[in-house]
Amino acid sequence: MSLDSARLAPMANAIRALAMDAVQAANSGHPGMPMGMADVAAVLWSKYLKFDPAAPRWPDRDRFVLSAGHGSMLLYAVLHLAGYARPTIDDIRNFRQFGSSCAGHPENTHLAGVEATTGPLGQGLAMAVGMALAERHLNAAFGDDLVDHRTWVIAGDGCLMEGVNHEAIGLAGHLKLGRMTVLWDDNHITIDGSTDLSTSEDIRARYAATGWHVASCNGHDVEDVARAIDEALADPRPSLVACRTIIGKGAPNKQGTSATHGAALGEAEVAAAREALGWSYPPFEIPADIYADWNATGERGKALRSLWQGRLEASSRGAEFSARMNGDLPGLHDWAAYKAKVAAEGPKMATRKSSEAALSVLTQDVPALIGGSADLTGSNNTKTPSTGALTTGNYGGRYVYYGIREFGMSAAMNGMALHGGVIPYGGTFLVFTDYARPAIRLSAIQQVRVIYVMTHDSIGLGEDGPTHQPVEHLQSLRAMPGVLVMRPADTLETAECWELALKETNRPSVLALTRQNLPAVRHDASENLCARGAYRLRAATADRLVVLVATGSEVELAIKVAEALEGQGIGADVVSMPCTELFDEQPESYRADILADDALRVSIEAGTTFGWERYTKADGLRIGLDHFGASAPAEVLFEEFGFSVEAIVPKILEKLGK
Ligand SMILES: Cc1ncc(C[n+]2csc(CCOP(=O)(O)OP(=O)(O)O)c2C)c(N)n1
Ligand SMILES: [Mg+2]
Repeated sequence: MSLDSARLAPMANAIRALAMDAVQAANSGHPGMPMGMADVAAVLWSKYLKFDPAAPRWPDRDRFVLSAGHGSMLLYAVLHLAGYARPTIDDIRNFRQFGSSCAGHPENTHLAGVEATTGPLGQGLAMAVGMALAERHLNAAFGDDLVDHRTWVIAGDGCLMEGVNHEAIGLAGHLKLGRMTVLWDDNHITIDGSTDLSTSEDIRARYAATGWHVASCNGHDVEDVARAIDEALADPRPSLVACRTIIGKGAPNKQGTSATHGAALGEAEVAAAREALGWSYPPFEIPADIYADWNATGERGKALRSLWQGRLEASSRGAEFSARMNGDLPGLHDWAAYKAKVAAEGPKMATRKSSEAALSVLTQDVPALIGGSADLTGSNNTKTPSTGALTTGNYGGRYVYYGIREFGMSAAMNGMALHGGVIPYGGTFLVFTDYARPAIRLSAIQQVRVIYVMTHDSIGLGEDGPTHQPVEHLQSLRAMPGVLVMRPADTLETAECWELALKETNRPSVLALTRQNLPAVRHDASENLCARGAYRLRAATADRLVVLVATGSEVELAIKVAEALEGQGIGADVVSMPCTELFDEQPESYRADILADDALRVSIEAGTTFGWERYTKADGLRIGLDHFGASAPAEVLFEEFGFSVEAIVPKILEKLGK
């Protein structure tokens, strides 16, 4: 299809008008980016993007990610103009108001046409890498007939400047994700002013050095934009298309300046822009012929979807494919037997090894599981016999060597989960959740099933010392809404936590696992007790005066403390609390029963005590670590830092006044 410049100009101006009017109405938002990239968007939608507004979640659609999420009005305008059911023009009128689907930054949970929640710069592009990876993997698994689409990104200077950009493009370049195209809004402007203020980087050279193809164009010349995109499509590498643009293009007095970046243009400038653009229509009114031209951009995709639908119905694997894309789990054939065996044998094992054992079974039953690690495969125990390496020569593999890219890995996993058809899990040390944290937060906001396998979860890792020993990490992750933090105490609990993480379709999970061996603390697999978040592992024999609440490796210690107390006639319950979030969701009666009111509550966890008052109450006792660790063998550290029966029992006796 050749481009009709005469039609594209008013189509682009419709984006400009909606963007400046919506921002003006809200007196809040970012008109500059949508106005600057309006021409590029008009070309992309008209000629390239594969989509059907009637089926926004059609599995074989192209994925489009607005990494420069502050330019959300570009996406809202385009979705509306192209004929998606939402956003309506009223949604757009309510841009940035409470309850509007047109939130300040695009949110995947609000609109079917929004593939990813963006706004934290750099992460949209990094998630798109995961989408492109998922596409190649599913293509290898199901073939061209069912999976054959592209991933497009609009990114700004900010997205390219963020550190995560380096990790993301490194991964995409290495894995040769050639069906990914980044359209860079090369406007030389960020909030503080000219990019000259803060960067001298040769971005094209950096991308080229990372294995990317680079093209450039004038972002306001639609023929030139199409030429550059054609070049990108012809090249087998992932592509960066530098689109030289003018921020706020169309606002005659403010364009080209950071004044258009993040504030309403003002009544006078909006009027002047109408004049300059020859746009004579009132706010939120689009002429029918322009709607018609925009609506026509979906025709190609509509026809392609109908052909695809036919192939799906004809395919012997159609049902399997649809179930995969739905995120349905297949039957876990070997699972019950595995758990029964673990319960019977009670192995003494590090929970990272327990996780590997569980994964060996689950990855066999669940082909959607795609594993990986940020260069700690042998430590995280994330690889199983079912997960062969995913490489350029074998996209059908199920194990990604992410390299030392914790943030890039986590963002890519978000993109994979958003793409659908795969369930990503990936590992690093728990302490390095700090490197992945912004992506974990986006997992939670986006409500995606991503499973973080975080090993070496305390001073129990020993000699590597305080840089590697998490202290505040468990509590800081628990403080994040919408994330299940699970710290299992033995091999059975680890299996139960894996099962929960896998079945949790709308929430990410963090599994905190030990480096050191742990004994089995439970031998009954008849009910998944971790699902309760916390449960009574041992009931007091003598009159109950104490409830010990422990997680992970400290459950073993809590049992020994309880035995010592019982030896002195002091009854003590032991509560294992693998997941505080799930416990908080239990009915009041259950919680009251587990954390009895009439006893001294004592928490034991080898991490900060900050926050444990929630369960111990202010007058309880909190055994933890409110300082950094040290380099020494694990047993020495536990002893030195007071994680011993000898250190804990006297504290409890004192508190009881005995
Ligand atoms: C991680 C992160 N840091 C800071 C911000 C705040 N912020 C939003 S846009 C922006 C600058 C963007 O510059 P550019 O990407 O060039 O966008 P343009 O001004 O060209 O629209 C900043 C700093 C953010 N959204 N995310
Ligand atoms: Mg910019």
